[in-house]
Amino acid sequence: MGNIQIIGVPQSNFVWVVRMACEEKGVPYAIAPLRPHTPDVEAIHPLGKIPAMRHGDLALFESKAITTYIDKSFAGPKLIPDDPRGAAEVEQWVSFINTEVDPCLVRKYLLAYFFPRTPDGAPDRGAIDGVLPTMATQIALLDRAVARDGHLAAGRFTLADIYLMPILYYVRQCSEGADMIEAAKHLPGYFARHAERPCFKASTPPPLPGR
Ligand SMILES: N[C@@H](CCC(=O)N[C@@H](CS)C(=O)NCC(=O)O)C(=O)O
Repeated sequence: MGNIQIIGVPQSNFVWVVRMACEEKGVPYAIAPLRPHTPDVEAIHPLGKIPAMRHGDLALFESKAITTYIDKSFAGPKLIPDDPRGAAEVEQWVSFINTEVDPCLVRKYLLAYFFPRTPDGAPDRGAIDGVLPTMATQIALLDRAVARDGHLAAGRFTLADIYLMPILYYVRQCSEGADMIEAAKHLPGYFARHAERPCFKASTPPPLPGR
């Protein structure tokens, strides 16, 4: 059937999630570093977003669908546990990150730094300041979530941690985010420990321009 092809620029946090999942399981893949809304992406994702994936005659979009397919199709450590309770915990945090954390920390905060829509291209101060209270709430709740055993779910490294790590990596590059994470009790240690994992190191993308 050939190798998995992951479609999307590696700087995308969601492309990174899919690559980390492959690395953690030892699944070989090739990456086609395409931007959103390019023809090969539009051919798979109805809104032209990344990541997309091809494996043989299967084409998929949505990082959760892609990582679940990879987890179920290949040997290696289970990213979503088989037991219903562990699986539900992982699903809960993946869903929460996708619907609450990514929209706040990535779409509002990070994009205001990395891709501002200001006339001179400077960081969008209004957008940044506006999102800081929600960010503080989210970082505090994530800090509580990893306090128990250093993982988000199921008592071990899972897909939930894979979704969170790229977001923390980027948030740490911006001043308010770095300060908030550094001031938290458990998140700095959580990030440092999982950043040492081979799957994280092997998939860390090149820096965004200007960072
Ligand atoms: N829910 C999607 C989100 C994908 C997504 O938002 N990707 C971003 C890059 S990180 C994108 O393609 N953005 C372009 C756009 O929104 O038009 C997933 O998990 O794959």
